[in-house]
Amino acid sequence: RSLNISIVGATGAVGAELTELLEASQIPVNRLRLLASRNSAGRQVRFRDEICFVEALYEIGDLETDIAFLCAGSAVSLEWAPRFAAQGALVIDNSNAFRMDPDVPLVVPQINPSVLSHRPRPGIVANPNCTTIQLARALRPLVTALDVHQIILATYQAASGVGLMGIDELRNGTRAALEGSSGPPAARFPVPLQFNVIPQVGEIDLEGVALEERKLVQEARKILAMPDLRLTSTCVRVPVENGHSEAVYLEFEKPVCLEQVHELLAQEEGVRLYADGIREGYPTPRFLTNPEDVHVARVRVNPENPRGLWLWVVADNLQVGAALNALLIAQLAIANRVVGGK
Ligand code: 11C
Repeated sequence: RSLNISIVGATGAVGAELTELLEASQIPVNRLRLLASRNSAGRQVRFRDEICFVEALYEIGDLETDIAFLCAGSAVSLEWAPRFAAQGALVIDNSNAFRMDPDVPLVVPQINPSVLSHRPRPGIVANPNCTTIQLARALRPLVTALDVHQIILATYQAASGVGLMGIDELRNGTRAALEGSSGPPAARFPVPLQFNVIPQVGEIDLEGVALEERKLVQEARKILAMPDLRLTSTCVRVPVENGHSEAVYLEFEKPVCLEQVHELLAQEEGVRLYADGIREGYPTPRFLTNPEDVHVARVRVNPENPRGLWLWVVADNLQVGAALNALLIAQLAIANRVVGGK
């Protein structure tokens, strides 16, 4: 049957991307509600030949909907996810609020679809962090087939990770710097991002670990169902508008065979392998094509250690890392009759 769908944070970077992907999808939509802050209320968005008016979340009375996508950050999710769920919605939450709750499935449909075979008790499904999704999708075929000892990575994360305001801040700051002025002070980033790199994504805790680095290890363990996975990272913000990159080093228990690695990655659905580095080159975030895929290149065995393997992993953080994964979760929930089954 046709579904009622609500998108909270509909005018943000992820919400807008999700609305477009939903429009192009086969999901039958009876009523789409686009919800946002008061500032965005009244905006018009075309959806499948109809005009939808953005409504202010805090002013709507009835929350009844089949699926509620929450894309407005942890504070909004903590308050609104239980309310939507209490009205019978399946909440697909894009924030960090519920990901590590043992009752909430953390889903990457290409990896762990079986965790969404029934309606979760709290009525909430969590969409992982963008950095984790692309990493887990590239790692899955390798860590499933081969014994991994440890994984070490550095991320190169785009401004869009903090939303449209992050992109604006990078653009305005770059323009100001080129014109010789210092521009407005950094607001979305700890220091100005233009012509810079920043070794901090999220708050740094008392052990010196940034929130993004904590999320990567905790979420990867949960999604891959590998509670003992040894994984450590340094997460870095770079002056790229969109598209996260990761330099990933895997150390296996035994010497690794490059042909086998190529075969495993080439067979993985949704992973685009650039096996021939000379002919095919490598993906870069600015010139990424096929934004629905995870791109893996520079695959090489460490000449100093036959158990070590390097990968370069790039993906569109707004699509693969957020909106597309959320949409695939919805499609999985529909296919499994977790929603819309009556
Ligand atoms: C960033 N990865 O690039 C973050 C954004 O937990 O969903 C995603 C935050 C999250 O800034």
